[in-house]
Amino acid sequence: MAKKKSSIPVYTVVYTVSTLLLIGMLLLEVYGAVVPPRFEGASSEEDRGNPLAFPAVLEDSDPDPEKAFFELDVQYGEMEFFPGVVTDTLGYNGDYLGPVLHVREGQEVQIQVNNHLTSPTTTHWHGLDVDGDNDGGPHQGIMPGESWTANFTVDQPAATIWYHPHFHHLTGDQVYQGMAGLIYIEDEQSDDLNIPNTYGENDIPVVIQDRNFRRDGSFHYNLANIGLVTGDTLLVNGTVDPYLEVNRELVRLRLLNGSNFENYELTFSDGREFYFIASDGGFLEAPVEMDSLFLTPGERAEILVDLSEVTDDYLALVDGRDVILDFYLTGDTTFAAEIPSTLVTVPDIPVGDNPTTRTFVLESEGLHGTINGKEFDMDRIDKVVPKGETELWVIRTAEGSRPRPGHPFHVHGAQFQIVSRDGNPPPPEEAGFKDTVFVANGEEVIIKVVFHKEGLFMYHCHMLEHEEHGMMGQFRVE
Ligand SMILES: [Cu+2]
Repeated sequence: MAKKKSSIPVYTVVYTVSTLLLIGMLLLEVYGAVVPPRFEGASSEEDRGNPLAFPAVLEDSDPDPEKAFFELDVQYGEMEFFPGVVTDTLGYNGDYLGPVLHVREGQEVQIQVNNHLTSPTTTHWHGLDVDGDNDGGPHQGIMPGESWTANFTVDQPAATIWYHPHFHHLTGDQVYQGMAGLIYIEDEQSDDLNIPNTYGENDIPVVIQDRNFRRDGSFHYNLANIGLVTGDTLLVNGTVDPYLEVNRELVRLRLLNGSNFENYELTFSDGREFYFIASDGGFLEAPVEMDSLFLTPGERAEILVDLSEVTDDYLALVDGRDVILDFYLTGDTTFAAEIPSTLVTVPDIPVGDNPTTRTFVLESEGLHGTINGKEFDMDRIDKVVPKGETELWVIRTAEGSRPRPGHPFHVHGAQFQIVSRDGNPPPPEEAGFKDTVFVANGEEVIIKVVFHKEGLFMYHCHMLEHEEHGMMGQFRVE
């Protein structure tokens, strides 16, 4: 029987199709890399997306101005991130995230946390300079149905700090479901600054988080061998596809990278410059002009952006090709806003003649990691640190830490200062007080740190899934 000559062998078809696919993918890759993204506003108001949500401001229920009392209820919630689809969430005093707490330097503060969940939690005050018992770390568990009250006197300058759970093995999941909130510390210096401070109008909290959702609307907290899978949806303050109407004026953004595992490289869609005014622990001495800002999990940055002379109606805060937040501008174009030339005085942490130097080597293999070759053990104290003595901490990321570009190193119990990055002085935006520092693979960062409060504290990678899979240690200040 004669073979049908015209038939194309299967392998030829497969080969041709896969070659074409490969060429297509390559073209897409090259095109994507060469052609810069274009960002355009919606043509009609209905197509703008969702108005940006603002966390409520929690009332201080202590009438004494020298004192403050707050109550946080940890509770289950429900959100409609997407119309008609309900997502089960966790929040403080609400369905998702938590309220903003305002405190002042010198104030005696009490925060009572009531756990209404069926699982334990803790509430850690990230960036707050408090003693170990009030830090809200893994050792201050709040069991279901129980309450815990943190007592502290605010002993640090104005800053934007935040709170989130820290119960070991539940941290990443509870944060992912919505547990995080902001604390604004003010002081006399911040009172005197001529910068925008009208909440929700020209002083805007921007809590950035990535999330994955399942088809039924539930969060997909997807742990893989390589780590937490990057979310395909970006939320700002819990809003999907958010937009904000702003006046053409000087606007202050208080940015928090509230993602568990992702870094951001923030720019404006028109490449405009902005002014970095405050890092984790408070204001810099002077604004730093920049056009791109790297933010690692846990880090905060306050920036000023001058919209007074923008003639376009639209602007976006973006991360590469992804839009973080759309801005629609209203009002008249006015004269250029004034950027203060100086902000505050930042005291330099003094270092003695022979400071104790400690080395921390961060190493990860996908989801798992170690610090100095050890996985976290709740029963092991890794370091004992004398109170009131400045130390140099040398933080290195092992070359083998793949596939992520590096790790955010976070220290509880104090705000530190960066001495050097690979032997060079830190860039100006990193010259202030910090509690979280990004250490790139193969890099060496030296910080100087002094602890004024006693107790048991943590240091860890702030990629929460690394923290929960080994990359944490604990130290006692005494
Ligand atoms: Cu890490």
